[in-house]
Amino acid sequence: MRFALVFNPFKYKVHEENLRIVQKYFGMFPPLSLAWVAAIARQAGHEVIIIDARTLNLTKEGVLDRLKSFKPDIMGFMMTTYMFPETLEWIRYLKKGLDIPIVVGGYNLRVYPEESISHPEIDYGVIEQALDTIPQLFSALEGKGRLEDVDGLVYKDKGLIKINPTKLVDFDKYPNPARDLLPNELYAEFPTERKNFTVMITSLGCPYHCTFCEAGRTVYNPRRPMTVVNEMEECYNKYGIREIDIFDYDFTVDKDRTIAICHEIRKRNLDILWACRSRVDIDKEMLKEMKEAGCGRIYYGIESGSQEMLDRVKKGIRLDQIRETIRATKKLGIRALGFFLIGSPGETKKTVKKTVRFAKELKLDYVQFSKCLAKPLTPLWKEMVHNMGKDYWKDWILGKETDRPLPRHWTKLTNEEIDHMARWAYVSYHSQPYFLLKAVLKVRSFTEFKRKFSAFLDMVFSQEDISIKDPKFIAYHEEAKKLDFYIKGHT
Ligand code: B12
Repeated sequence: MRFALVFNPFKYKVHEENLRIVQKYFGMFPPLSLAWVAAIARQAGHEVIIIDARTLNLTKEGVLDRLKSFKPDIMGFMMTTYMFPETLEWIRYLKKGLDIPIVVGGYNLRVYPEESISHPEIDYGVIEQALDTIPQLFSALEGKGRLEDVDGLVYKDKGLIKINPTKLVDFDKYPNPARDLLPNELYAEFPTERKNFTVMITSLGCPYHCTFCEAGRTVYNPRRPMTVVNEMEECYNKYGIREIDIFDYDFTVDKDRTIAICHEIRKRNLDILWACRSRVDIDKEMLKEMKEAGCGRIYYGIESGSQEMLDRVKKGIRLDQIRETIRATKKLGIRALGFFLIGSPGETKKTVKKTVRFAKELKLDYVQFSKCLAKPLTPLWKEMVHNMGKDYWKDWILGKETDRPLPRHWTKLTNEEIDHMARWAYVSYHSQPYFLLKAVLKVRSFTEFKRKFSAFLDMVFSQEDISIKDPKFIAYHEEAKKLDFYIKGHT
């Protein structure tokens, strides 16, 4: 089969957790899920392309032209709940131009498999992982099997939607993501220090159960240390990658695995700067090992400066632990970033101020203040469904709902106040003389200075007080000139 995977661009949403300016400067990331799917399909003997229309800034027409020259038998798209409508719009357009089957996958399929493929343009959905499902589906489409025997498939049969049971897969058995199909030199994120840059996932799931997070209590499924470092080495040798952001929900969950990865990176002498996400109840010995293996940044889930708020979202950490870990991280020379939540259960203006004061006290290198959102499958979502008397996200997938701010029954703060406080938190944090001075002193290049300074100005002057739609929204292209070369001169 000839399989074309398309990553479509997406707009800013009023209901999303980040402010518009944060989303704008977030970065340009490889469509990793599609790269996994591509590698799986290729391993089963199929020919695959990925068109990263978002990063290459391609129009629907431009993508259709590329697809026509590849002549695919089937097309695939990754679907998140939040960006579902515009992915569907792209599917509609491209299906009209090519008239071939469409298969979708991604997190949203786990939540709303039936609703996702209820749209007439979509033929098949992969509910969980593609590892077994895609090879089995393609065999069935080639007449070598039956759709009802394909694990974890959602499909249509004589007007009825049918769902086949899923099986747990071993993440270690995956081939490495097909980064050879991606424009690796174009990716970057806000704090990037080296090029080429990529993201990695070394484990699935998270054993903790914070009430605001979609990953809570999902099966922890790690890749073995050797597999992880083999992928890193491939990135280094094949794609010239020198910086990696590990996007695992919690990279440091398993101390032995983390330390084994660090030892292996050092053994192979891989000069890679890497970042990861972690809880603050991290082992200090392990921190040292991480630093020695090239860890340059750790993104900690701190959430709040109020112990009561931390307890209410079942975070299971203490303020003194946070202080101690941030101190230890900075002492080792690792940059520390804090993720904070604004508008979580019981939040008041007073607790937001406490959180911002706490963030300042920690002297973090980066901060992210997100608005607490009722994400599908979370306890907060269950509360929202109960209070609204309907499931907003289900209706959103069915095309019956609009992009609008969602109620937060768990706090007395209004949505307007939460927007306002989130913006204030950014401006207040980044206006500290200490922070400004440090930011200027630590800047390594003019590009980095420009990126950080314009993000600051945008947050002060362009970020609206109350989130509004932005039809002209485009994410920041730091490498605009290179991009131009890529589109015109690269095949
Ligand atoms: C890397 C990443 C990104 C990257 C790249 C996008 C991507 N997914 O490749 C960037 C930064 C661009 C990104 C953007 C966004 N992301 Co994101 N992202 C991730 C992350 C951290 C890792 C993805 C990954 O590689 N996982 C490992 C692989 C093995 O698992 P997988 O992704 O589920 O893919 C498997 C199956 O789902 C399936 N599959 C997936 N896609 C497809 C497509 C086809 C055709 C088929 C057949 C199968 C298939 O097969 C894959 C292999 O088995 C996940 C969290 C996570 N840990 O998974 C969030 C996650 C997918 N993202 C999420 C969100 C919310 C977003 C954004 C909306 C954030 C924002 N506001 O901008 C955007 C939307 C992007 C879009 N177009 O819709 C949510 C989705 C939640 C939901 N309810 O839908 C997740 C689950 C994080 C979370 N818990 O909140 N993301």
